[in-house]
Formats: sequence, C-alpha cells, structure tokens
Amino acid sequence: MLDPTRFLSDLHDLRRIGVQGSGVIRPAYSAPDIAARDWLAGKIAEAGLTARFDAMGNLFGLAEGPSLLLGSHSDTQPTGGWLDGALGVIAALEIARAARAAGGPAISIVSFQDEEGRFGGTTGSAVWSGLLSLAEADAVKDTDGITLAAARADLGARSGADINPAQFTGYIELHIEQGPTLDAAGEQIGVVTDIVGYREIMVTLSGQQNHAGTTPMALRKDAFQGLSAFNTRLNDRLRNVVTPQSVWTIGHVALSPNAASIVPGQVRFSMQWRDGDDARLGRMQSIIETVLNEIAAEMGLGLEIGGFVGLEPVEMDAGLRARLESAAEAVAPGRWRRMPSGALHDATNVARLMPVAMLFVPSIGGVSHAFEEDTHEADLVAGLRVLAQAAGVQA
Ligand code: HGY
Ligand code: MN
Ligand code: MN
Repeated sequence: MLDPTRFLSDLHDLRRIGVQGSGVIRPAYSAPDIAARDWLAGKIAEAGLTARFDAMGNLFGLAEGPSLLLGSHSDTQPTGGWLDGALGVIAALEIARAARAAGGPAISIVSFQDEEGRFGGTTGSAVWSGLLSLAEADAVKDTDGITLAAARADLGARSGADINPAQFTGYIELHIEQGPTLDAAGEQIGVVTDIVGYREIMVTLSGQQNHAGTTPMALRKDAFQGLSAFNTRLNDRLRNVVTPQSVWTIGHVALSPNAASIVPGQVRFSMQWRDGDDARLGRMQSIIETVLNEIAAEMGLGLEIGGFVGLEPVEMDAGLRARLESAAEAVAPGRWRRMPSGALHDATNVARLMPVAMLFVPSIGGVSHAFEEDTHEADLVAGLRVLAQAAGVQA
C-alpha cells in the first residue's frame, strides 16, 4: 500500500538538501545536487531497486525485467521551488516501494539531470534519448563559462552506466502545474494532452563603451538602448503571429561593463519563445531575427546570435493518458481536467523512446520557479494516488 506520510516525509527530506528559505538551490552538478542524488540512491537501494548513474548523472532505480518508468528531475533552477521535479521523483519512489511490497507490477524510477537547463535545457534526458550527443552536451557552457564536461566531472566514479531504454514499457511524470489554471478552478488534477515546444538563442549586441557624462546621446552606440529598442519593436511585431498561449522571455541579461557612469558597450541576453505549434515557433523565430538585424543596422551595433537550443511540441500517448484520466476520475471526481503544458519537461525527450504521459497537481497562486512555489498536501497526495492507480499499483 502507498504510505502518504512516508511520501511527504521524503519530499521534505529532499527539500532540506539545498534549502534556502522556503525554496531550494540545487543547480545541476552543484554540491547540493550531487548530495541529493546520493541521498536518493540510498533510498533507491532501500526500496530494493538497483541504483545506477549514467554518464550525464541521470539517476535510475531499476527493477528487474521490463518495467514502467516513473520519475522527473531533482535539479532546480538557480533559485528554485521545492516541488518542481522533486515531486515526480519522490512520488515515483513511493509507488515503486508500494509495488514491490505488493509483489508487482515492476516499477523503475529516474531523476533526470539538468532538466532546468544550467547547460541548455532538459539536457540529461536529451542525451539519454539521443537528441544530443554526450560530446555536444559536454561542450555547452553555463552563464559563468563553465563547461558541462567540467561540471559533470564532479560525479566522479558514480557515473557511466549504460541504461537501455528498451527495458521500459513507458514513462509517466507527475509534476506541479507551475501555472494558475488548476488553482484558479479549484481543481486537483491536470491530465496533460501535449507539451509546448520552445526555441532559445543567446544574443550579443556590441556598441561603444564610453563616458556617461561627456558622450552626447546622438553619438552613442549604447548596447542597452539596442536591447530596449529590440524588445519594444519585437512585442509590437509578434502581435501579428501569436496566440494567447504563445510566450516569449528575455530572462538573462548581462550588461557590460555594468557601471552607472559608463555607456554600456555590450549586452548579452537570452531570447526564448514557446508555443504548441512548431510552424508558429518558426514564424516567431523569423520575426525575432529580422528585428535583431533591423535594430543592429539602424543603431550601428554589432550583432551575434548563437547557442540555439530547442524542442518540438509533443503529444502525450493516448493509452497512458486514458489510464491517467480514469484514475483522475476515481481519485478526484469532477475535479480534474485535460490541459496542455506550457512548461517544458523531460517527457518531451523520453517520448522519442517510448510512450509517455504526464499529470499535474495545482501550484498555489500559479507560482513556480520561485521560492514561494507550493502545493497543498492534499493535492500532492491526490497526485500520488492518481499516478499509482495509472501505474497499476494499489493506491
Ligand atoms: O522552463 C521550463 O519550462 C522548465 O520548468 N525547466
Ligand atoms: Mn520541472
Ligand atoms: Mn522548472
């Protein structure tokens, strides 16, 4: 039988590794991330599963023979919430334990590495699924210029197992919604229909660093003014091709030399956009690139576009989704809905290898990727029960 008390206790034990106020700081390959994986490996062994790290640091808990794979990720954003990823990993652990105690079915678990994209995005599952080679991933640098190769060296002798995807019959991921829909509707469960696609580039605009007092405005080549003009014109132009589900974000900005009395000579920033339709992602991309070139030419700025990463939108497997839907109706009758995911997830990469499905529980106030991220305990347990029932484990 499931033990919700043990499940919640493990969730809070994991939260304590990298805790900061009400949130968690456990970026991929950081000391807290590796400590959390070591803690999880111990729990996996206690549960009677075989703990294995692959070369990227994805941590698997393997049952014998063919098994259903449940899991998510245990790395976090630079200032992350305590449930993003962790919920799916600990729910998988609890269900695997209950399954073994009941004599089946075979359940394996996984905590993917770098879902949060210190080195791009869903990097661990992208390498495991073959979307990205290990060599390509190793060359990626984080915003401090550290390569993934150097970061994952801290895994030491832990890593290196070759985990064959063919042993798994499918993958189901429980995750917090990270948006406002379920919380606002007073519903408990979201059965995911599809996961949006995304594209991201790193842009550098280069002008002329100069004195902030003696340089007339008309003579400036101010990189920040370039970013500002780009952002204003982009918001205006994108209006013609987007829908209310389309989103775009400039989340990382590095101004140099970043001093109050110096006209900034360079700005390096991330440009990310998401949509459920791949053709619309393409239309958004051509507008982004056109506006960047226009602004650079008009303001006499150098333009460099690099670091492209992206994922296509993906539909959830109909069979696994049906199992989630009947489990949701059993556990939360009338308090569940089908819905798309605006957040990215490892399930997108795993869908290259096997049938996948996802379910959500509400995020209070729709807040995520912030220390305030939280979910009511009753909703956490409801998500656990729905996942267990869909996995064929006595809830
Ligand atoms: O960005 C995302 O959607 C995911 O939470 N990393
Ligand atoms: Mn996540
Ligand atoms: Mn996240």
